[in-house]
Amino acid sequence: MASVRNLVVVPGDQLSPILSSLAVADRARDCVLMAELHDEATYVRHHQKKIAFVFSAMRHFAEELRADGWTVDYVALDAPGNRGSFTAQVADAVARHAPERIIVTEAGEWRVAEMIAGWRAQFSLPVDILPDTRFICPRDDFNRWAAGRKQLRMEYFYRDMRRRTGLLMDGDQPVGGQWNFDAENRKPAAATLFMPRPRKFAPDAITRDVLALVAARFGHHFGDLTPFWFAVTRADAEAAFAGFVAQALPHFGDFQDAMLAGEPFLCHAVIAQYLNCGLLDPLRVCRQVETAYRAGHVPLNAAEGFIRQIIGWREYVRGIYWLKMPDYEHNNFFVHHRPLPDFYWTGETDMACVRAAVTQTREQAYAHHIQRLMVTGNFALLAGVDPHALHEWYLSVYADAYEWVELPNTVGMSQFADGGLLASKPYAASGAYINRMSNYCAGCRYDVKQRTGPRACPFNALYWDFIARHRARIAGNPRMAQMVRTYDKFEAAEQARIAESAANFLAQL
Ligand code: FAD
Ligand code: DLZ
Ligand code: SF4
Repeated sequence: MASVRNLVVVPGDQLSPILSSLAVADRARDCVLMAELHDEATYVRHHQKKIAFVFSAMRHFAEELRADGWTVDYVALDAPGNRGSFTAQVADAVARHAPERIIVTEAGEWRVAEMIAGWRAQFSLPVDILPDTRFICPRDDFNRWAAGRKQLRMEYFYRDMRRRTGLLMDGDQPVGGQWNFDAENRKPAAATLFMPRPRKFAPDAITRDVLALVAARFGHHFGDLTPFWFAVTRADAEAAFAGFVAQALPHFGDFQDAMLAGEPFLCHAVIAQYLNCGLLDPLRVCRQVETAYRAGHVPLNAAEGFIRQIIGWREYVRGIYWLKMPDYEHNNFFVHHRPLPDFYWTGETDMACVRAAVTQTREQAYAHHIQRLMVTGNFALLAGVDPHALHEWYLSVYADAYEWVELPNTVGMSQFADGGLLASKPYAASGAYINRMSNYCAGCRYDVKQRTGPRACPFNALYWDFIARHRARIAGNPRMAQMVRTYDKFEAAEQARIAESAANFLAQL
C-alpha cells in the first residue's frame, strides 16, 4: 500500500462521524484503522451479545466511512495475522502504511489510554491524542469543578450542565421553576400498564457473519447470542430512539424505578449501548427530548428525568472515573471479600427478584437501572461481596458496559466502596423496597414479610445484619443513623435471630 500521511485509530466505542480524530483528518490522504481484537473481547469475558453488537456496529461504521470517501484498513477478528491487541494492530498498520503521525481520540477506558500513552515511544512517531468532544463536560472542566469540594454531589454538577447546554432552561432559570422533578417519579408499575417495546431489528448479512464468528470463538462466554435484535447502524439506533420518544418517554419518569416480572424494559430507553459506542449522540438525544417536551408530547417530569440521566449522571460518573482512576477500582470501604455467588451466572436461586434480573441479563445483555442497583447490587452489598469481583461481573454482562461508566456506578453508587464520594448513602434496602417497587415477591418462595427464619426473604435479615456489622462505619451518616437506632431498639433475642438467619443464609451461598 502507498504510504499515508496520518493513521487515524478508531476504537470500537468511537463509531461517530463527528469524532474529533476524524474532524482533523483528511479523507483524501489519511487512513482509518479499525480492528476486532481478541484482547478487547476477553479482558473480561464479555457477554456474547455485546461482542456481536460491537463487532457488527464496527463493520457497519467502516462501511459508512468508506461510503463517505474514507480509506479504512479494517482488520476482522479472523483476518490472517490479527495479533489481537490495539498496540500490535497499530504496529502492523504502521509497518503497512508508514504514516507520518498517529491520530486518536482519547480512550474511553484507563486500560486503553495506558496503551495509547506508550505509542509515541514505541513507534517513534508523533501521536495526537484529542479530547472526546462527544462528552458535554471536558475532563479538565470536571476536575476544576471537583477541586476543593468536600462532596461531589451530582445534583450541583447537573445544574451546571443544564446552564452550559441551555437544556430545559428559561433564560437562567430551570423550566417549571425546579431543577429536579423526582418527587413526581418512582411510582410502582401495574401489570396492566401499556407496555412499550424497544424497537428490534432483524440481523442483516454483516450481522449474521458476526454472529457465526462470535458463536465459534466466544460461544463459551456468558449470555445468549440469539435472538439478536440490537440496532447496529446509526440510522437504526436513531429509529429505535425515535420509537422510545414516541411511546415510552411519556411514562419514563413515573415508572423509572418500577420492576415487573416478565417485563425487562418497561419505559426505559434501552439506548445506553448505542450512546456508549457512538451510534447515538448524547446531546442530540437530549435536544430531541426537549423538543418533544416543548411540543407538548411528553410531561416535564419525564423530559427532565431523562435529560438528567444523560447530562447529569452519565457525564458525572465519567468525570469521577477520570478524576479517581487508577486507584478507584480497588476501593473497598466495607472491606467486603465474599466471592461472587454462582447464581450471578446461572440464575439458579430461589430469590425471584435476583433470578429475574440474572435471567434477563443472560437473555438480553440488559437490565434496567433499578434491577442493577436495588436487586443484584443491593444483594451483593448486603451479602458482603467483593466489590471488584462484582465490578468485573457488571463489566462482562451488559451490552452497554464500559469501565468509565460501569465502575463508578458499581464501586461508588451501588457498593459505597468509595466511602461516599459519589453516593450520599449506601443503596442498601430490605425486601420491603423490592416488594413496593415490583411484583416479584408474589411469585417468590420466600416471604417478604418475615424477617428471620428459613422462609424469610433473605434481603431482610441480611439488611439488618449489614446495619449491625457496619454500624461503626455508617452511624455517622445522617441518612443511615435512623436505621442504626431502629436496629438498636430490637430486642436482644431478635438481634440474635437476625444474625443467625443471615449467617445461615450466607453459609449456604
Ligand atoms: P434509561 O433508564 O432509559 O436511561 C437513559 C440513559 O441515561 C441511559 O441510556 C444512560 O446513558 C443514562 N443513564 C441512566 N442512568 C445512568 C447512570 N447511573 N450512569 C450513567 N448513565 C446513566 N450504564 C451504562 O451505560 N453502562 C454501564 O456499564 C452501567 N453499569 C451500571 C452498573 C450498576 C451497578 C448500576 C447501578 C448502573 C449502571 N449503569 C450503567 C447505569 C444504568 O443502569 C444504565 O445506563 C441503564 O440501565 C441503561 O439502560 P437504558 O438505556 O434503558 O437507560
Ligand atoms: C468492548 C470492545 C470489544 C468487545 N471489542 C472491541 C474490538 O474488537 N475492537 C475495538 O477497537 N474495541 C472493542 N471494544 C471497545 C474497547 O474494549 C474499549 O472499551 C474502548 O476502546 C474504550 O477504551
Ligand atoms: Fe426478592 Fe425477597 Fe421479594 Fe423474594 S421475597 S422476590 S427474595 S425481595
